[in-house]
Amino acid sequence: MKKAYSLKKLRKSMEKIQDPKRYEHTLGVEYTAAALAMRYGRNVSDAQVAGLLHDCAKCLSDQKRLSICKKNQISISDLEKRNPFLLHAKVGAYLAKEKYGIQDPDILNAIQNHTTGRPGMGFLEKIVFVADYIEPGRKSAPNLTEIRKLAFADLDRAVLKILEDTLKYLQTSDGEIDPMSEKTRCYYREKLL
Ligand code: DGI
Ligand code: FE
Ligand code: FE
Repeated sequence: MKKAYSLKKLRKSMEKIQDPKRYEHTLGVEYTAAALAMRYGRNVSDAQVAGLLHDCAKCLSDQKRLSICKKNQISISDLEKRNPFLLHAKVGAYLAKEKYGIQDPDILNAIQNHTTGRPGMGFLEKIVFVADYIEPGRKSAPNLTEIRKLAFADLDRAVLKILEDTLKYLQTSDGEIDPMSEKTRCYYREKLL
């Protein structure tokens, strides 16, 4: 079956709706996800599409994200109401399907869960989650050198390390922790015991 999208077109669309810094990040996630897919012997173009679209709702206003959720019966938790930037993942999956013609549920899940992760993530979900954190444009996260290396050696351990560092950071910066981030960390901790 012919796919309804092309990488070139999706790149152009992202360039149009994202500010230059975000677009640079988007390209970084695209090719880092591709590199991880190569490393683990998986479909490279699916990884590119998921990487390209993962932040397609990042440059909308909070108000717009909330209104897209309300209009389309996408549920919003109280925590998301207080931290509407978190909704860019869910809204991104919605737009990927409705606006950019993506039907593959693995790609849509990878976009939907890229910020908090979820217990039992599939391969594409994990590589977008990890690529988002390690792409070359990211400079400030702690342990980046180690996590970048780990990503190409043991994907699950990289997921866990990213969650641990993110939750640590949220605790020191008074960020509200989404129960899904916590559940994901627990799941990967137990899995890797
Ligand atoms: O959209 P990006 O900036 O590329 O990356 P992202 O979607 O992973 O978002 C990163 C931000 O999300 C980072 O500042 C940490 C934050 N984050 C991740 N999990 C949680 C969270 N923020 C809150 N408040 N709660 C969480 O559980
Ligand atoms: Fe994001
Ligand atoms: Fe991102």
